[in-house]
Amino acid sequence: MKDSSVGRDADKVWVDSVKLPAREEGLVAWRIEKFGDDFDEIYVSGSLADPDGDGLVNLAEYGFGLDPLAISEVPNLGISRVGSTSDLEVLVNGSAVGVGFYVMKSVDLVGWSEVDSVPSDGGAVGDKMLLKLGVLEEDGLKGFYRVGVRSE
Ligand SMILES: [Ca+2]
Ligand SMILES: [Ca+2]
Repeated sequence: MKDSSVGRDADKVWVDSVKLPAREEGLVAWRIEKFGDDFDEIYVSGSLADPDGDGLVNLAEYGFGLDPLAISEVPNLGISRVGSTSDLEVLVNGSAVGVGFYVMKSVDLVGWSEVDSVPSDGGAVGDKMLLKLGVLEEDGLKGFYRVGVRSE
């Protein structure tokens, strides 16, 4: 763009709003890596799609560091107790960005409700990270737990 600060005989070319290709990060980079040309096909690579039919939607595959195009096992939950706090432990994709993990509890496997949890890094395990989710339960930890992934 040209503005009036430049005299008539001193024409110059001004370039602004140069758009450089963005370096894709996080979930988008993962989609490109895993799905190639289908990275933007919502029914294949979308967060709620499950193209391998293993019951884990792509967002969960990403968060837990699984293969979205091959049957994956639901990650196991471990548990460790420290005083009145219990840590639920699960292996996750330590380089996942833009996702958060949450804890749901049920006493009858029918009704589930989210319980407060405090995440902490339990260190690297192979190419994954051990995520600890501290849960404080007044009435003991009796019940069923599951860990979910959501975008943040
Ligand atoms: Ca899946
Ligand atoms: Ca899978």
